[in-house]
Amino acid sequence: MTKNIDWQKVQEWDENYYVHLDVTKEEYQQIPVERTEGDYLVLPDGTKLLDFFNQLYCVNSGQCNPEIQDAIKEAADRYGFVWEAFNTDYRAKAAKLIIEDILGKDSWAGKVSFTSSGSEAVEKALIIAKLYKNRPNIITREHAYHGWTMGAAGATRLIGVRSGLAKGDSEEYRQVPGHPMAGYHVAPAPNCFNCSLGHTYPECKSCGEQLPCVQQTESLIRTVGTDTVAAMITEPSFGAGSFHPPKEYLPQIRKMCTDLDILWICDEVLVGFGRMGTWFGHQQYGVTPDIMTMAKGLVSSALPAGGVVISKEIAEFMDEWRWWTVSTFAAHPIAMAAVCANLEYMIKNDLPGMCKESGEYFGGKLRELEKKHKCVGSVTGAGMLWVVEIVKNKKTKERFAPIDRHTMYSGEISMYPTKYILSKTVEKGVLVGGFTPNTLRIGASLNVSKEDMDKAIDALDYAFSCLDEMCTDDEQKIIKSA
Ligand code: 6DF
Repeated sequence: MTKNIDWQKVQEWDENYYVHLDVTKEEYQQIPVERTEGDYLVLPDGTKLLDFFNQLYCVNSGQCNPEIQDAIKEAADRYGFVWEAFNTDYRAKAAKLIIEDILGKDSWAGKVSFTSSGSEAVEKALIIAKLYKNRPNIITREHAYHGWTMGAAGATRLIGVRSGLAKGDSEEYRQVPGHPMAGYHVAPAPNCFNCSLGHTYPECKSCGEQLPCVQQTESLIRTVGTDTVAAMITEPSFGAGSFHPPKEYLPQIRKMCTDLDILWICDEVLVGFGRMGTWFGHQQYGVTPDIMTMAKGLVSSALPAGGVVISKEIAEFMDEWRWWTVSTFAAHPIAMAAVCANLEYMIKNDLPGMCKESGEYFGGKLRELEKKHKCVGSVTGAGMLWVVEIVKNKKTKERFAPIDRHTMYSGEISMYPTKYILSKTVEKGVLVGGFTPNTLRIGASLNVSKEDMDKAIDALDYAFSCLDEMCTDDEQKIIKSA
């Protein structure tokens, strides 16, 4: 138990001195967490909340994993701090575990460079790609999320979560001036539930060798000028944007990048390290990237850590140059100790395999809810990363919030289905929600118990029953979301 904490004082200091996110001062409601354990947040009054956000889909090995915590304590006995110019056993071992033990059999990975976050991993990946190809342009996609720092934010096109300001009592909002910076070009998103090209999957496969969204992407790259494009960056599954591409998409993107001689950066910050039942999301499709970013599950968020993996070819290129880049805390020895302990725990317990099994169980339960509830439009996912599309009308796919993924989160948003559903599941002691208005993004730790999965399903069943009351059945024409 923690020592006596004056939570009154904590609340006062927090309200007076901390800049809060995504709510105005009037809207702010503090959620004090006294400690965490497994898949639970424990509040000062002893309330335990089952976290099916897994914070930001990032505590893969569970909160306060004893093996990781012990490793941190042991490292803290040896280190304060050394910066990247100095090697430590922890950093070398972390790199070896990634390149040899985890990625060895895929035989593409060359070397690792660590960072302190996923945004910085994306920044580093973009810079390496531009240096390697000596070209300025990057291809990204609608609804992508790649981070908040300037370069990563250029690739982030989920417009409402790109550091903008929004009013609660009006539709007023403000984007960061100069965001996104030049040099980024936006390809269509492979979002089959709501295709921005107006197609329907799988019928769209008859449009040609490539899916229409891939055709449009290739056309965009040729229009920009293939010899000016360094790389295309993709998430294997859209994390914050909340949808999974069709199985043909990534293999076609891989082939297109190879054919057009541009690099493919696969952003595995959220999906990486077992989240979908394989070590990495791209492995679900039997393809390998040129550069891969990582964070979150790399260290199970026990301490800040991220990084990039570069191919053997790019590693050989980098070895021929003096590369001056520095970030003070990159490869922090104690964070590296946590990375090593987390990866060894995941390897020893086959956490990706455990997650695949849990996903089969949990996905089956979600699909039962899809059949039962009028408000559930579709269920897709794998492992511990699921998407539930919420609709007002199952036949027409009408949305409760037509603005959908183009929201700036300004004005009245309490009736966004994801917010409403969270307000209902919390009544059952469960946190379930999403980061777009109409789409739940669900996932617990990869070692979540069956009992906790059942508890989350029961809470969702209750929330969907409440929302079903507000659904309609009329057969009006298909209404497109924004
Ligand atoms: N790349 C991807 N996700 C990411 C993230 C980053 C890079 C954010 C926190 C998220 C996820 C789900 C819902 C809402 O945060 P960071 O700088 O360590 O990593 C940036 C594919 O998903 C972060 C937000």
